[in-house]
Amino acid sequence: MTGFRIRVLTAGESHGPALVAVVEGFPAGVPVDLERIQQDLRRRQVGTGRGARMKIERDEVRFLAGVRFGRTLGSPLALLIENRDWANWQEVMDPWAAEPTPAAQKRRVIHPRPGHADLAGGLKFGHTDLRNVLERASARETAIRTAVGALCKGFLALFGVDVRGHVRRIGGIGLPPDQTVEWDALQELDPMDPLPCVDAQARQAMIEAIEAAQRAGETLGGVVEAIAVGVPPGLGSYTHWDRRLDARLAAALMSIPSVKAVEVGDGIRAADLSGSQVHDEIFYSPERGFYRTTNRAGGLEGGVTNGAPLIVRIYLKPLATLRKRLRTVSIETGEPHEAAFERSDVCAVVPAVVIAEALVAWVLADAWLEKFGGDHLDDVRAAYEAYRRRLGLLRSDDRP
Ligand code: EPS
Repeated sequence: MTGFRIRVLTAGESHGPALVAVVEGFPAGVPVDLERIQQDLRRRQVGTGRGARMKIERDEVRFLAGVRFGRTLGSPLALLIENRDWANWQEVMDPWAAEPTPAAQKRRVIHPRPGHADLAGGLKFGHTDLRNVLERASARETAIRTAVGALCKGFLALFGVDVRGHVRRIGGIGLPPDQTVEWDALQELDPMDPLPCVDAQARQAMIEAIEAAQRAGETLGGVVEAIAVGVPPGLGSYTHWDRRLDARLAAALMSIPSVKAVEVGDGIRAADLSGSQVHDEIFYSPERGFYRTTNRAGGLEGGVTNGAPLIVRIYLKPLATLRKRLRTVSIETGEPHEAAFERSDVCAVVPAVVIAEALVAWVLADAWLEKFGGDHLDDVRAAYEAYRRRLGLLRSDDRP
């Protein structure tokens, strides 16, 4: 992911030795809260609907570069998460054998799954074993980006910015689309909850839906919401298309495997309403400055944060690996065949909560550094304080 200030590259196959990330552009002097990062990695593993793989993995990040005495150096950070399952896949994933090992032959994938990258990826790269596609297309990659996002969360927390997510719907069950969820309600959720939802009844119904899908050999998608508070007005910019923060959020969130749509604020419902039902009217008082009594825009106007909580939703399709096989064809013969199946999750909506938080945090940290710059944390703090003073002046002297 190329931000304006924080570039992130990742590598790693799902059943290879490890996942790695290089994070470039972080300022020096930022304390790294390792335990906070490990906790987010654990959160990504616990969701209802996860498969057997998560019992094998104990995702823990190691920093190989860029940190000294608990603080960033300003040089690139290198992060690594080992795949414990690698031990069971060494022969299948052997990097150096002269030809595919018998184990690799056995695990060849030639029946592409509808909805997966299998076929398109195989055609694109000329792979005759679609394992070469699925190993990298796998959502396993999100583990390392969760670690990067947690690092960004730690940075944002220094400025009072916090990001939390929750599950709104799974398989068509859950909160009604027009139900607003307040930040305080999110605070009460247990971060390790296997299905973090603010409504106990909806939560139970969603758990049962996942269990029923599992029994039926089916998979389920759903809707996740992430909210960021403490975000000042002025992150992102209307001045150029690629600086718009809504575009940057959408691109980042859309990169989560299974996500097929991203919504900012009430975006989807707003398309059916008239202007006066949608826009958040502006008020002013000397005590509060500019304020709104609604936040249908989700904290973004013109691609710029407006000081209200940032609200985004992601819509995930059901996973493409089903025990109830879909129709496909062999890439070798073109003959009809059942789609490939191997161990997988039934529902990946819960892990998407912490992944969405991570990507929102990365986008916000990137926009933060774009605006408040600085090579050292102290420079960033100074720029932020200066900006706050300016906004304070705006409120008292230039009020409408
Ligand atoms: C995935 C399939 C499953 C998931 C995996 C994503 O892995 P496996 O094929 O090893 O059982 O568990 O997700 C993770 C490993 C993870 O860490 O999220 C896929 O095909 O995308």
